[in-house]
Amino acid sequence: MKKGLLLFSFVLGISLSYVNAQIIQVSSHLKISALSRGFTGELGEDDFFGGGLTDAGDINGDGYLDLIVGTRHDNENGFNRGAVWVLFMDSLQQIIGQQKINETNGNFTGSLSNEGVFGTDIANLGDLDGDGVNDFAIGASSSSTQGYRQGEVWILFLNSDGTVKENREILSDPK
Ligand SMILES: [Ca+2]
Ligand SMILES: [Ca+2]
Ligand SMILES: [Ca+2]
Repeated sequence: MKKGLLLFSFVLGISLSYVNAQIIQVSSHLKISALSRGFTGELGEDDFFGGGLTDAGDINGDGYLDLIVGTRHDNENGFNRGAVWVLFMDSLQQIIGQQKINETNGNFTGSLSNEGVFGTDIANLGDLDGDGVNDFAIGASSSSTQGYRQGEVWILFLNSDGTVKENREILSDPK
């Protein structure tokens, strides 16, 4: 009887350890959405937040890594024109600041097209212009600004507050 109880306790102990390990594993992941971790940006249904993202390096120079996250189906200025968010993090990976970039936010001066899905892909290019702030390539893979769904890529030179210092467009321009 005692032996059986001991065995039961042993198995229960292993099971609980397993459960604890699972809980610890899950709790080590961070969820960033409109509901948690300090991100207060407004997301809409079908925005695809996180469809594209990149390690942005330290944009604001506070010593902590920042993120750029795409919402390629953002509808703010037209159906699925897209947007990207610069998210500033602290030592606990909480979002302490954010800057949206699209036609009406973040000093972006380009034109996006409906269904252009700006933010599909995001790449950190390093500091192209040597001003101490990393610069980025942003894909808008269904952009029709040139021809139906030809797509385009934007190079964004950023300021340390996450706004755009200069944007350049890469398009096909055959001669
Ligand atoms: Ca930072
Ligand atoms: Ca949408
Ligand atoms: Ca730069």
